[in-house]
Amino acid sequence: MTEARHRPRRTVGDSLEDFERDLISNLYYQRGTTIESASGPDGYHTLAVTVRDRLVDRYARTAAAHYAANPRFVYYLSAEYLLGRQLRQNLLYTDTERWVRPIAEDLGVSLEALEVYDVEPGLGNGGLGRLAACLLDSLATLDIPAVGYGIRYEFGIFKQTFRDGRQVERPDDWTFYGNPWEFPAPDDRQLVGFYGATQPDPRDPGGLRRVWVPGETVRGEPRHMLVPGYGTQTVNIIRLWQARASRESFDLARFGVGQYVEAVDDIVRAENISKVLYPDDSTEPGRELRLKQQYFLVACSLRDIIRRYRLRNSGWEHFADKVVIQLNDTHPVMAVTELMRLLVDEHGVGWDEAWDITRRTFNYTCHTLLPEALETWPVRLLERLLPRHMEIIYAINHFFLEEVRAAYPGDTDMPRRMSIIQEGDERRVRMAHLAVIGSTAVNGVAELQTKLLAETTLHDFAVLWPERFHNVTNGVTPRRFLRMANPRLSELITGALGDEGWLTDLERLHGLGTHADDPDFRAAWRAVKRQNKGDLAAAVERATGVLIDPDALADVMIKRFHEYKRQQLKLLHVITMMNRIRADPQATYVPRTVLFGGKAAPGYLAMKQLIELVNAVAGVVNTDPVLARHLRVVFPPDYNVTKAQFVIPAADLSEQISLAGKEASGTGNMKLALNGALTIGTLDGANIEIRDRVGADNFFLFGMDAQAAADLRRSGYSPRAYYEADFELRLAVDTIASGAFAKGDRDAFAPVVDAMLHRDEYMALADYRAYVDCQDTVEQAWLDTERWTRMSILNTARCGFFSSDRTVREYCERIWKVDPVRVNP
Ligand code: H53
Repeated sequence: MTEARHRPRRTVGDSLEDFERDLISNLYYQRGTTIESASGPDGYHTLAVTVRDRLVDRYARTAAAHYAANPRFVYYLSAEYLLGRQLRQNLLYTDTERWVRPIAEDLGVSLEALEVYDVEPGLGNGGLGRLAACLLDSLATLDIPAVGYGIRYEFGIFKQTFRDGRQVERPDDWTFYGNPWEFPAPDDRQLVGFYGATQPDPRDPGGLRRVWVPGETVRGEPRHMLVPGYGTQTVNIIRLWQARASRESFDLARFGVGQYVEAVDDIVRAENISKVLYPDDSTEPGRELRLKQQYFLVACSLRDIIRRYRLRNSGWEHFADKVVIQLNDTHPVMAVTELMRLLVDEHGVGWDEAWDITRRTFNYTCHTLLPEALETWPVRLLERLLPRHMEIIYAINHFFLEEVRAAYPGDTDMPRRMSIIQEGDERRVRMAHLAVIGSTAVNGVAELQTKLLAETTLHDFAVLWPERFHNVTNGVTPRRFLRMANPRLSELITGALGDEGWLTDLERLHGLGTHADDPDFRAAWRAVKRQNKGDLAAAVERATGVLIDPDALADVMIKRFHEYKRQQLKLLHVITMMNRIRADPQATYVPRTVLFGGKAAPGYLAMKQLIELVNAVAGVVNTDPVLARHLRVVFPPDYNVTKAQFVIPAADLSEQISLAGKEASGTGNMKLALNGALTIGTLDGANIEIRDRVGADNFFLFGMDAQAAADLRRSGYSPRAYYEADFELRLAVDTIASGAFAKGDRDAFAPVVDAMLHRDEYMALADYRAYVDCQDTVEQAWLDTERWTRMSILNTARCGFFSSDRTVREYCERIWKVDPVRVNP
């Protein structure tokens, strides 16, 4: 493998001169242009491949080390990844930024100018996709042999624009200028079947082994992107599958009779599978194409995993020792049935042995508490699309229910509740049940969610198999969300701690604790935040035209729009601040900028209307001279990873105000606290663990806990009663109803008002008073600048736990049982 003659004649050099020479040569030979005539995209692409080449060398050594060690591999299966921009990250991870700056300066271009061409691959919706990217970063950083598998959606998450304040979605054609970070691997393509029928297998008459004859086949072609570790030689990969029509798809007969468009029908249909990401966060109505995407991902990835296993191993008895597969939510859970099918039908492994291998191979992470987010698929759809898989599900269910009946003799309700099949008018397959039954370990993503999962959604399973249930609290990568997003604060931290060791050992931030008592350090801390806010103000002005005061309290709510996250509660607070200022314009107020960021699913009409209302409120506030003196509301469109990296370092206050018991974990809460924002939040998801660590004094807690919320719902919740009883709340709701944000049109936002007063599914009105009062406490704390700074420093100092390195270590020790493999320089 590593013999010299197998290496390229010229390996990349390790000096500024080498880098510069490679840059010019890449521009010349790869882009076919010269310095004199290069365009912006030429410059970006050339820089990208020059940086990328530094990683290729490490990747080759990683692959060789993995081949030699034949280790146990982690395979992460996820329908979503939000990797963020690649250029800065790879400059940091190859330590080449120090060369690029002077070279670029020499050539009269700036890194910032080239970076506009660095399009982030938006292959996910929100937290789940970004978590997957953070975990891959930490896996590589910890030298764990791992591959991430996903879909190379041709169109990622839509671009959000506003027209008259309304969300308008535009396609995200992210590869329009090409993607310099990926490598095609056409030789590793796989064939995937759909539809068709099953037959008995003559090799196993009357047995469980059968033959599936698909009615349609599609090719999956992989491309991979490099996933470097920080401060190590390891470079792992993420492999993304793209659907291509199989060779026979072109209908020559139709073409011959002039039906040119119809002749490519099958090609279009096949390639549609990876065409677009479903833009829904956590809830999605079952659609055939989505199920096809899921199976496509699973079928390609499992064959690739088996191919990789066979490079160094034979037979099946070691498969589950060498392969551990993590299922990210229910989206890839069909992998359980697919592995059974491959083993039993295609490789002739007996059912019991195959089941043992399968169950030892898989683990499942559940990221939700919302019952509607646990996918179920109609049996009739599965029977048609994946007939063999439906048979296998029935067989798995049959053996499982025998176990349940043996454990609970005489109990007829238990098998019904635990069955993979949900009975009813339309019988459905419960993917979460299949996942738990087919896995060794099941984990939640924060302590409260794991506890509630075991008490509610997956209660029966937690009773039957308590040993399967684990908690692994989420984390975030400090490289992207502190070092790259916030270079000023990183420098201050490194100066205070003496070195950069905290970047891979985040608990070392504890060392900042003592500095919180040093007035000079506090002043320096404030100066960093102030500069970051200055940068944000400039970016916001460019994006929205609204001027914001960098000295005002920066109050941010950045996340997908969802009723349970309660942007409506934040808006009621904004309107309350408005009403107070109007009632007493002469009083003094704490100047505040409220920044919203986030997309609503295109079909989620209630949330699209709320977005429109946020923009309408912003329009009124920002143009009213009295209000605008104290308050600004801004909503830069198209919140994504790149924008998160801008906003997070500038935030003073982090809004984490979901109804307790609904947000599984949250990860934005961690990123903000790590950057010194103080949290105003409920006892939900990871907020609880953040508060435990930073200390109750350094966290603004309000509202019902999960128990109180459940009790209130059970006792019959009436939002109207809260409205009647609270003058300020009534005024806020009435202000919306009056048409004040719609030029007097009382109907414009009537549905929002109606939802608040008559449904209020997530009980925002019940928490309103506690929230508004808590915001008053926030302002008191803000007025004491030294105290606020101290709290801010302590938040950063005590958030080391929330590194995704810690998360991955826990997965490795408790769930994956994998060891690192070091790669030599
Ligand atoms: O996953 C995040 C959590 C967050 C949760 C989110 C999530 C999705 O983004 C999509 C589907 C889903 O079931 C859950 O809402 O609370 O932090 C990562 O675990």
